[in-house]
Amino acid sequence: MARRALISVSDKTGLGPFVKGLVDLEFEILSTGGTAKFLRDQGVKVIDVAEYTGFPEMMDGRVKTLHPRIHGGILGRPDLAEDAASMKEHGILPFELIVVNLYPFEQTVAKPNVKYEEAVEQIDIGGPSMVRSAAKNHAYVGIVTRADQYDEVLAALRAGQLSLQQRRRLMQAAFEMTARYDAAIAAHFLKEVQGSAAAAPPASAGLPQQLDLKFERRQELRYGENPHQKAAWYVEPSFGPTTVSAAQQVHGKELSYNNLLDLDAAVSIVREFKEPAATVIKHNNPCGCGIGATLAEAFDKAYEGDPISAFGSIIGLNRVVDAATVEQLCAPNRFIEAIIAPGFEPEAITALTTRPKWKNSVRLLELPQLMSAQAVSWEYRRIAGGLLVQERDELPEDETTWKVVTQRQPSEHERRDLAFAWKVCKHVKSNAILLAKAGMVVGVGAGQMSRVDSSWIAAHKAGSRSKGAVAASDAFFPFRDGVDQASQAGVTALIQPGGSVRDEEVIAACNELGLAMIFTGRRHFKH
Ligand code: 93A
Repeated sequence: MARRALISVSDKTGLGPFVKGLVDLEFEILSTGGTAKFLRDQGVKVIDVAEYTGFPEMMDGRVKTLHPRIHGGILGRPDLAEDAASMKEHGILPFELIVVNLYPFEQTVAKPNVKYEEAVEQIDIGGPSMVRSAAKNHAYVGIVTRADQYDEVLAALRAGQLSLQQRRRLMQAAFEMTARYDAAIAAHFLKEVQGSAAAAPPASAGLPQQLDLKFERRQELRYGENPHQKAAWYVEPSFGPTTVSAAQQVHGKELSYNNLLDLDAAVSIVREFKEPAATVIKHNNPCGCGIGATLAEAFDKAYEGDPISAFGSIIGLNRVVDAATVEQLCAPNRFIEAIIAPGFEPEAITALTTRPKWKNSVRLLELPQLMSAQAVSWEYRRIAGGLLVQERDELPEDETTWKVVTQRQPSEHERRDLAFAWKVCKHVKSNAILLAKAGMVVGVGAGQMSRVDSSWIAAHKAGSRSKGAVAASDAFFPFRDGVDQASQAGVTALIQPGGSVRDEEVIAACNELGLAMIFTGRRHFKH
């Protein structure tokens, strides 16, 4: 019996070589309009779905594959007498493989000022129908919904056929995809029907006596922070376009619980900067951050801040990823788990996803509106038996209120580094001490119970680079010991909120040591 695959995809990434592989295995290929044209341009012989169904694609493509000869061919069980008889009677041919990805609804609605009608037209009907039919009939059919599955599927077909185990895994991934797709549609139109203000009370509206929170399940996660913890990802119906919930994963393995936490941290940091910026996140803390004239330079500074810790990290970038940045990302001995950026140039995706060892694993996420303005939102954290709610620490900093409290004024370059260090330090777990030099984080002391230990760790991490660096502290120095230690390491200027009963002692220490110090008047504890 002829082997037959139906291919209908909006995202044609990796499609050519995959389908050519199928043709080599003597698969007959059926495709919808755009996909058929794409494949013919690549020299692949394709049968139009319209020729097979006897119906043209109609209504601007709204009706292409919604036909019993398609769905009968996907849902039919050829070894069941009744199904086989129906197939014979109606000229229905069985499919072994269905390859579908959907109209890019999420990317479309992530664009600013998208029209209502444009969003509606991006609701894919025929695609999810085929995906669901094929997933249901996985005992007979393989359902392929992501380009990163092509290699594995082709390898299995070359060796014979997809195993039942593989078809079950593909089925599960397919339902994850359609569930997420429908959740995105529902979330978008909830905003439309309620108005975004009603759906997401701004922080300024105050907190109600009772909270009626609604979160929709986006996807089940393999596990939580550890493999023995069950977990799932829920999203607010009104999530903003600048949030990780609005990001589109364009490549790579499934996201994990810890990935999501780190991606959230990465986005929060790079949003702080107008200039090209990059950060490297490990265990929810930045181990590197850099700004530069180009994204490539910023990333190189971020990674080199602590290359040992950076191995296997999550990267945040605030510009579209170009070829020069990819060269830095793929430099020898660098290994990255996930990258989130406003976008990737097509060549950047190809280069990243064909790098040996990385190709299936590296997770690439596009967040087109990463740099758009946003209102301060609420942060919810569970404690046993309760829920704590606060504004996220997102209020923009007003540098005009900062005070130089020492005899010595910071030099211009020190002031630039202090402002840079302060923005990053805010995102480090308390007690946080962060050393920076020339737009690059060179040492981070995070999450210590004593500030002086954080200072020691930051200086130790920076090594010889602490000479001429500046230091930021997320809260006041309670004693002069932290200042003494910074000075010994070669730090020349400090930034901190101030507000200790011993501020005078700390300022006197700075004057004695010739350091410049700024008080910002705002603390950034992060528990
Ligand atoms: O408009 S639809 O909902 N109606 C359909 O019958 C249909 N069949 C496939 N969209 C439909 N598709 C989608 O078209 C697929 O999910 C895929 O994303 C896209 C591929 O179209 P083309 O091959 O013309 O580029």
